[in-house]
Amino acid sequence: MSEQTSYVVYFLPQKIQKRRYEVMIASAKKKGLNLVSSFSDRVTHLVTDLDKWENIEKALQEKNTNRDVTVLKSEWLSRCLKEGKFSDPINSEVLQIRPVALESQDSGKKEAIVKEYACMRKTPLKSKNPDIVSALETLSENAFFHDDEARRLAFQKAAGVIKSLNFKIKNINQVKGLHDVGKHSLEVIKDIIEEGSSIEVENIINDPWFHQMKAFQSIYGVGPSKAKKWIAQNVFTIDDLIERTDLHSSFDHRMELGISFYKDLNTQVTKQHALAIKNLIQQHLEEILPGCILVLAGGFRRGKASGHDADILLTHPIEGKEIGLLPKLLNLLSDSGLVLHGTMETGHNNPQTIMKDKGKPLASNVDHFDKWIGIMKIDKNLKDLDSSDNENDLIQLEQNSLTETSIETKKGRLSKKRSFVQTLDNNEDFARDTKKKLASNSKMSFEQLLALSSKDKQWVARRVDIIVVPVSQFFYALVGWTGNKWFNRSLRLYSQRVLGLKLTSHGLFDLNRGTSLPANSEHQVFDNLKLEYIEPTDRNC
Ligand code: 8DG
Ligand code: CA
Ligand code: CA
Repeated sequence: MSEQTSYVVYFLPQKIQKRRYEVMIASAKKKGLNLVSSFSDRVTHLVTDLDKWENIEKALQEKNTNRDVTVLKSEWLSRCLKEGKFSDPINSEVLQIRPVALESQDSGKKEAIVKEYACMRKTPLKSKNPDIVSALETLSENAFFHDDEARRLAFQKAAGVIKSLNFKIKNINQVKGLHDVGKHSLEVIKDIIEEGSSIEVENIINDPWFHQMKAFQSIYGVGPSKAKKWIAQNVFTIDDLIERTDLHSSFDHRMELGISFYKDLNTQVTKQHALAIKNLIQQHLEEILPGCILVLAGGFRRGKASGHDADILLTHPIEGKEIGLLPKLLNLLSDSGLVLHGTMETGHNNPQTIMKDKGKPLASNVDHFDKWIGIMKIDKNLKDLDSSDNENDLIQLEQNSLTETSIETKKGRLSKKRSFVQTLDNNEDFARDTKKKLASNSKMSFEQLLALSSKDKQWVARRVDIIVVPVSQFFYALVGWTGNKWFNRSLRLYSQRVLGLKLTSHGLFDLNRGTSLPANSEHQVFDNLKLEYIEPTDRNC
């Protein structure tokens, strides 16, 4: 023994047969393990047969346990004793670890250990290993362009694990055996550590096809299959798309907008500008329904300084007040000349639709809120009047208390929850009229759009998502629309596989029993999920 000179181990006697416990302690001591007879701050590793933190804390008779300890199952000790040496634990022997990754304090050779689900790990915006992350994400993106969803996911998951490491990888052994880091990813990591780059990744980066795909993909309204078709038709640049009039008949209106306003829409939105857009919307709302609460979600809430759009969640502290609000808001924004284009969805947030989610793919992000996905015309000089961020509004909302838990779907009976009251007839009429009005604004031809975008204008086109959320569903929606996408995916898979519950942006549901768990804070969402709370800035998987 022992590589584990830095380990100070305390073995909890609870739940283990007394005789077995005594034998294990005696042989571990004989083999030189630094075993202590009581728990203290010195302890680095707890060994136990208990399987829950609360039981462990009870057994230790401490509330404020030093949570920096790594908790290992007694299987680790058994294995080491059998092998005659103390080696680092393998993933299945680890019960809980904090910080997320364990870096060797001595040789730099030992493995890190990460938790199985990304939603259990802290993943900050800035990685300690940016080159490796970027390489794995390039491989993932390339797989996506080639319609290879399995490879896309595999590389994305590996990138997510590396992003969560709290140390710079110096030796490939530190990441060998890590959950979700497969053979292929390991080879790439090894090349980068040892050679400074990976030939496979370099080849992709130097491939013009990859760049064209990236450029076309970044056009609003364009997906990989359309991008591929264009490349096959010898179209290589955005200018080619404008000049090749033979292709124009195959463009839909969204593509026409995306191409015309390519420059505006592909200039990153700064956080300050996004907050200013949020405030502009808030001012308009005051005229319709005072007291609404708006929160800038998406990447900005995760700490990004800029992003491709502004994701704005909108609610009212009184449940039900939000019904029919979106068409009124859009009508007013349109009258103020702030709307260039958009798609409005309304009237689907009801128990019937939510129950249909049962059959949807596990990681599906689709929700049924009233929402507008669109492009606004924002004054170039728009400044945020007060630079208020979200947090005060969130505290105000957290004080709202929520009690109801049943989703009622029987015909003829409406849920007590006002959010599920069907949209009133006059709201439906108004929504229809507004949709018509907005659609008629969208009738501009491609030529007209190109002319509009190229003239000297005082505004910029900005992608904005406005999502209207009943307050009882707000904190689930906030988690969903804060993201990121991979964090959400992991939360949903975890919740289905481990808890047997369906997590969506509307709530956490037991769809068989027709019940849901309310939450009036993000902390409560995590509590309901039996997960340790992860700050929004640590959800950048
Ligand atoms: P960026 O805009 O800064 O580039 O990144 P982002 O803010 O992380 O990405 P996003 O594409 O704007 O998505 C924000 C979050 O919203 C993301 O975690 C996924 C989540 N989301 C939902 N529902 C939907 C939906 O219907 N469409 C999209 N695109 N995103 C959704 O919860
Ligand atoms: Ca966003
Ligand atoms: Ca968005």
